[in-house]
Amino acid sequence: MALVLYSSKTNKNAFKTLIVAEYAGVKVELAANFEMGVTNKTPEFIKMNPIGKIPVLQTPDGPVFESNAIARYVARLTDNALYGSSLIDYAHIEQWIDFSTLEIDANLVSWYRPRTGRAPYLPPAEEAAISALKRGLAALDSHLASNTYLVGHSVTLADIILTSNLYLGFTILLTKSFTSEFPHVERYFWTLVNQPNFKKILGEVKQTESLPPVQSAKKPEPKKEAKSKKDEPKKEAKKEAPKPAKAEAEEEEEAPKPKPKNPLDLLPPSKMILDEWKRLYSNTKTNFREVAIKGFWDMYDPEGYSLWFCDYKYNDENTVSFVTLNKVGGFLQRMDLARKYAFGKMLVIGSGPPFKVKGLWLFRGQEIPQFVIDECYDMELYDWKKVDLSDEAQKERVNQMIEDAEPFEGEALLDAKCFK
Ligand SMILES: N[C@@H](CCC(=O)N[C@@H](CS)C(=O)NCC(=O)O)C(=O)O
Repeated sequence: MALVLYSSKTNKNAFKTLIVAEYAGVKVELAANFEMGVTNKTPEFIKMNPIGKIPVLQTPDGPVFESNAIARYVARLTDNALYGSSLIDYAHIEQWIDFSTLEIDANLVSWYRPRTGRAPYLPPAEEAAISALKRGLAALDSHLASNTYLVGHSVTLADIILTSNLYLGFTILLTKSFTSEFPHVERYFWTLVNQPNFKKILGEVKQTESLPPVQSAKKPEPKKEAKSKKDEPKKEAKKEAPKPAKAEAEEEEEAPKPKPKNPLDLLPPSKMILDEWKRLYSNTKTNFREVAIKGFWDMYDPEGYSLWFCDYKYNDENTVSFVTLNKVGGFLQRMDLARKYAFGKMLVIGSGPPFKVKGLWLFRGQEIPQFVIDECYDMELYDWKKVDLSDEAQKERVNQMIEDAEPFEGEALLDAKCFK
């Protein structure tokens, strides 16, 4: 009896088993006509997994659920290197499987589900998930700085499970600007997904260019009936609609509606290329005034872009330096959704508490983009004032903020953070 995996083709938890099967030379078939939200609600499925979640593997000795357990089972069906070659390898493989499940996947999923409308969205909970994820990734990065694989010198089960988990991250949440903080994790991920046995299952992997905007939690849908003869023709018709590529990586039943175009993409083209400015800013190491600041004003297009000063409303609460820095760091992280349309500098000012937080932002268009106001709750914690370009003093303030001039307005800088 062949092994049958009940799952949609594109579920990252099913990838674990499908990749293991390639390495182990085991034949695993996906259940024919599996339909998420329908098949896994049937009494037959609930008998295999009482919680009704996928994946489930049907074996000659009965079903197995929980994707790590399934992957372990398939890995042990043949003699192969997926569990290393010693007891200590085995222990380390199990160690990294738990690490990847609890420190990486759990935090990715806590970030992903509320963002995509699968759970209520709470900004402090998102911040906590991101910070726990970064802690996990930093630990991983330091291990991978001197190790090509998690354990030993070839792919093990731990690599397959970790890479399948990171796949959800890289394709949906982790932009290049996020992952560049973890260069060894990046090298590891791209090396693994390009191994032939991975590629066969994952295809060409593309890193997401932006964080999905927050969607409000879905209202529960009227219950879908388990497949009955009566509604089969309707389902056939539905199957023809191709799903958006990103939805294919997602964990649950429904593909999100195609994103409407951002209104900022519909503005008349601007002569200012934001990325060129960001490159000039990043690459200028000396003569900042003469090169970067001059270059900025040469490029600046006052019709296509606007400049804004922001001033934190509650500076008297900024009594602890690292808490203030984290607050600003969190703000910049949440602005990720505006990376294509914005550049920003945030200054944390003062040599002692309470610290002042002031910033400068360049936005596409003449207003602060509505989607930023709607989706980044920090916006309302600041007073915003459009820069008046006819006022030389304001232009000079812009220059000073871009170049982190110190002293700034007579005070030392605790830090200057750039959003680019
Ligand atoms: N820990 C489980 C997670 C299973 C899981 O969350 N499955 C999701 C899809 S990735 C599911 O079936 N969701 C449907 C539901 O919650 O009813 C595993 O690794 O297999």
